[in-house]
Amino acid sequence: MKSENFDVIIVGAGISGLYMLYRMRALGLSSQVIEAGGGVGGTWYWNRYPGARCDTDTIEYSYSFDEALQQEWEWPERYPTQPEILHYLNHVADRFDLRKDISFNRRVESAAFDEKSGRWQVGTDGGGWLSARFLIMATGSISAPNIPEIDGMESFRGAIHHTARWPHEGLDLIGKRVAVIGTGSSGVQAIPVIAEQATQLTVFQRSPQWSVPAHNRPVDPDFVAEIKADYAGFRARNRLESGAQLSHIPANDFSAAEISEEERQRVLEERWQLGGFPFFGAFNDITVSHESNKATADFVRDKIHAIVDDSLVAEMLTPDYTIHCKRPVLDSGYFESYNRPNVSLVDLKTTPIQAITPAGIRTSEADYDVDIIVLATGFDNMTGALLRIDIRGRGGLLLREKWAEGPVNYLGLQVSGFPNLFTITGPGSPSVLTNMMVAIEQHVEWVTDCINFMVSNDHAIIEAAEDAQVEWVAHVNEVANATLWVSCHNWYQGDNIPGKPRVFMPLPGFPPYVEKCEEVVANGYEGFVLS
Ligand code: NA7
Repeated sequence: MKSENFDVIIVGAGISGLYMLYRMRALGLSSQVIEAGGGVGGTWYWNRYPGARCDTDTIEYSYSFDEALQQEWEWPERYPTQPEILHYLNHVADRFDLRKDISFNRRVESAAFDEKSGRWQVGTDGGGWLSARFLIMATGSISAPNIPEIDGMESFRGAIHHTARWPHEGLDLIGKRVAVIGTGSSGVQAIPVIAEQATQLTVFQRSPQWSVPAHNRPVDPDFVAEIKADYAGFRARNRLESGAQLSHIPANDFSAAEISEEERQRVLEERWQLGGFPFFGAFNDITVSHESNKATADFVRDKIHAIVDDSLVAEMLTPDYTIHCKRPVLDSGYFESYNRPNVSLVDLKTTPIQAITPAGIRTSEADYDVDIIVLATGFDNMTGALLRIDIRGRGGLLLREKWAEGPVNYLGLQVSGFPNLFTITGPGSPSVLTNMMVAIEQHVEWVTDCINFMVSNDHAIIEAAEDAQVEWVAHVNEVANATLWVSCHNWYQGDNIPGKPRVFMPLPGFPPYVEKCEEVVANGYEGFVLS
């Protein structure tokens, strides 16, 4: 069988894979990206459901590594739509001539470290082997779709589509009876758009959402000009001063405990009008203080009840858990959708789904006949994309076995026993708690420096030391346990996937993490074994 040998193999041509390739090429290393999809874009290639949009401002959700690129690119709206981001990423691929080193429609199925040669052997669905010294998993944190196992699914006469596997040619929903299962970001974005097209939309909700209005709008040219006059400064401030949060507008510098009830309402209303992630920065301690959290949650509860006409439906739509504990959701007319006569809500906590029938969905209480079922059921986040590949390190050890009790690694970058393998925004790094663009650039640049160091110093192998890894995992748990993120069921802890070990996966706190990464390098790659 044909074998292809490279210095570096990168798995995935999303935002991380593209930038990683650009950087590896600049080092003069032979590199190959293997991508399962038919084009670049990763998340933005696959998630084509109606209403799909990023929830971070465009001015921040873009690469910062090339000044001409960031100066020239124009975004029309505050939040970019999926087609716009895909267009941008295609532009990046063309601009830097990246496609010639990307192999599309090819899925990596296995990767094994050969201890004799010190190289990774990578197997793909098309057959044949690739080999490389360095293997970089740019497989995404939120990329392995969660397709729930529901009895009778195969018997359904209509069509079932997961939001992250939406037909590329689109889907005609006009005149259709549609069911949406799931009310995370994808469901909440899709529901208002589907509601306008479908004859009848029935939403099957397992957990209600503390959703806040996105307040999307055309970008203000004066604001953009001001940012572009010092884009580097803007990026630097976002990266460290505001902690790579999902908005450049910093949180207020006070807690709810420090101000009167009247002042709290004023501040919350002001932030509600700003829309988007800045809302969650009304107080500086929403993720650690029960008081600030409750004040914020009570405010949103009142808003939901003010928006939704039917008080029983409003009650069903109101969460009973800490706000910002599940990954925050932004919407454009989500709660308003339930005032439409063609939209109804089914609460799965009280009436769970029992089966999918040929005609639709059966709950413990009723049968709902539909033409299309939309699974907005999310992803096996953070570990799913990695563990779906048969990855074997030293001694044939399977990553799946190593992580049987939850992901263990060092800095979210390397796993002991898996030499020369790097994970971009892996569990144990800030990743999904930050603006992903910022987290990705920081990881790609760290890995680039590391590989450059190895090549320049004739080191063959870099591998996380077991004791550094144990300490790191304990550190991530300690930081997470001090927050309210562990106070509800959320996918940060794998709660959405039956049987997944309950471990908090991302690391809160971007600036201290970056400091730690820099310190590790300054101390000669402390915590790694080089040989
Ligand atoms: P999410 O945020 O994981 O949302 C998935 C939704 O689907 C959520 O409401 C889940 O309820 C629900 N779900 C999952 N499995 C089931 C089953 N078996 N039955 C019923 N309902 C289910 O994924 P999204 O795609 O919306 O968003 C992904 C990311 O995109 C998001 O975090 C942002 O970063 C952008 P649950 O809350 O688990 O009870």
